[in-house]
Amino acid sequence: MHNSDTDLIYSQAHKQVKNFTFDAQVVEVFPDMISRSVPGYNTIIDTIGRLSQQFVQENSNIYDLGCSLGAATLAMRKGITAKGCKIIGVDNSSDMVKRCIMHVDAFKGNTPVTIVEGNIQDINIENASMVVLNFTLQFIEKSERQALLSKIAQGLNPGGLLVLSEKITSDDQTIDKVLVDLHHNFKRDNGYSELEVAQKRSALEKVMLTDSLEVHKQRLSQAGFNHSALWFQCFNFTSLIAIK
Ligand code: GEK
Repeated sequence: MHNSDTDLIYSQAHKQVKNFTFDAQVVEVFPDMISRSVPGYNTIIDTIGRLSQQFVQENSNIYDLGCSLGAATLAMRKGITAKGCKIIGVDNSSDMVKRCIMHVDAFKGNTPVTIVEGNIQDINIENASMVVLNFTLQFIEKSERQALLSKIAQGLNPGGLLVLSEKITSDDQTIDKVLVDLHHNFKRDNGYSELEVAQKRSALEKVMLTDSLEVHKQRLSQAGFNHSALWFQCFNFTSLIAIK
């Protein structure tokens, strides 16, 4: 049995699989899609909330870049205890932004939230104590990733935190295959068929380009983060923290 929130986008054969976009059809099923596709998604969202309690400084800004429906924003709004803060969520999909605003408004919280439609590469980051890139950097052109991370590092206050979650590739092809197979099995166990796994893979092929963990750590260091560490990994899905 399926209800209207179930992701069935790739359940029928498509004549030609188009590049994946975050359009109205995806917005409709997004919570189901992300929780059945990203191992550890709920753990990562919960941990972002916990980290916000620890890292958010009084009278500072918090950014959720590529906020989708605002899951990380809501977790931080619940976690933040510091006074005088503001959360800014940014996404360049107008369908996501419309739904995100409704979603965020449905919950109460003490920290004000503004959801902005825009490219995260164009917005100013200033007086920040926490920035979240939860599975968003992988949709930015590889050649432009360093500039974005450097801008984030510059906009963070000393002691400020970046959470960077990404699907990764391993340079060791034997290991890469093991992790990719484990992920595909995870999707099958969550009810996706072979056809759905294959068509989604081909839809993401050109729009979601993954890097290795080493490349991510190298970029963070070049951006000016003094400390970085992998705090979560399940198969080829990871989350890093970086502190300025
Ligand atoms: C979550 N963080 O639930 N500027 C702004 N937004 C962008 C850009 C860009 N250049 N490129 C992509 N996006 C969320 C999940 S989803 C990850 C993040 C996924 C947006 C895009 O519209 C989408 O909403 C989000 O980044 C990526 O914690 O679905 O795999």
